Amino acid sequence: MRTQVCIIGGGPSGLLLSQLLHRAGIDTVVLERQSRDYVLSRIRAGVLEWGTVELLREAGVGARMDREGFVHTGTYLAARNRGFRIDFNELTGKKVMVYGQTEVTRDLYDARAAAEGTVIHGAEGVALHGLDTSSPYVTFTKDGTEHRIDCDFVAGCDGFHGPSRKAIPASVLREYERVYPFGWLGVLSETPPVSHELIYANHERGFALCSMRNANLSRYYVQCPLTDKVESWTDANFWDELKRRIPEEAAATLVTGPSIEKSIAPLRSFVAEPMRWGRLFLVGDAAHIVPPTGAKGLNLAASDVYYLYHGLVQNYQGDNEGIETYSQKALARVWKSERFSWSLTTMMHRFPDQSEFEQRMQEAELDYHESSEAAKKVLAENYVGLPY
Ligand code: FAS
Ligand code: PHB
Repeated sequence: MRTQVCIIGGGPSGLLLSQLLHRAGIDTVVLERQSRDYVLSRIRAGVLEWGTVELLREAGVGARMDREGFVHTGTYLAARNRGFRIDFNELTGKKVMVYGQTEVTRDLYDARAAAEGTVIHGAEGVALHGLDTSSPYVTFTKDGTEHRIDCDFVAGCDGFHGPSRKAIPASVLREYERVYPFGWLGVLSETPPVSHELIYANHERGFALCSMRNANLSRYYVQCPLTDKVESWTDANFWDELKRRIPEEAAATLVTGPSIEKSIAPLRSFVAEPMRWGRLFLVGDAAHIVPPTGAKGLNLAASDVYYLYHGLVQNYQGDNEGIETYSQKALARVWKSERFSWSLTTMMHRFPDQSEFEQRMQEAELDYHESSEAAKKVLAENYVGLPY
């Protein structure tokens, strides 16, 4: 088999890149290890930067998002039983779209199928070859049969645990990491959201977040120790803990119900450099991870796709400037989003070994954000998304 761009990974990065390249007349094959249903069963991001919204529309997959998504012009931060609002629109003239990653991925799968795109599920043992030559290729097995795909370029959209990043020689690859000493216990419930906008709460018992997917589907999180097991958290315990951490006014109106999904996600900051080696380009979680506090993970994947899509189109028109500068451009934005995600995580969470002084610094940071338009503006411009 031959294609122009072989894409490893059928998550949001891989599917969005495939769809955009298809619309530019560039042929791709997507290799995904899991089934479509498995990929869609993962509950992940909920907030889209406006740059991501516009890119999805450019890919021709914005219609359902525009119909069913919620446009948010602000968010709430809360501490010591008091909340204050960050008005994105007033401070930056921008907004965000609340529309779950699951739905984004579903829309992308549907678009690829409608265009008769080649998305191969059940691709096992994907291996990358000849990346430092002008004729790279990828091998994999499906249903016990070995396959080979010859291509011009390989896009590693295979997430944190995929093979692409590992294909870059150890002598070339540099990795930077911060693992946080806590995780997020997330619950999805078929209940009306407690607030019309998100609530990020700092509490002495730990962080909590109130989010949503639609008018009757809510997403809630509480910070939990890394040693916790999801099965040790009953729904009742979860709701009680969430009520303790969010402002009383919100807790009083919180509608609880059975969890339809419950999981614990670890938190880490991670960046791999460079994001290109020879004919391989790393995209999304394959190259970087952020703690979900700043809602940047999926959105960083989108900006990587933006840079690579334009670089590849430019390349096939005879100008390789875009692919030559891909890694440098993508990493410049990645590191700024890593900074924001780290700083918001530091401000909003309780660290097990936090000193009294660090506790006071956290309280001062929150007070500063509540009382300073400048501080609110900095948070707002990062949250809605820095320019591409
Ligand atoms: P993905 O990991 O989504 O997709 C990679 C794909 O590659 C997967 O489908 C995988 O099956 C496939 N793959 C892996 N190895 C392969 C192989 N060897 N062969 C073929 N295919 C292979 N971000 C937010 O903004 N907000 C959140 O609240 C949030 N919550 C998260 C919770 C969890 C538990 C996790 C893990 C991530 C969360 N994220 C969140 C980040 C998340 O949304 C990612 O940023 C986003 O999925 C990135 O998309 P991809 O780069 O496509 O990677
Ligand atoms: C979510 O809705 O899952 C969500 C929203 C905002 C975040 C993290 C997760 O910062």
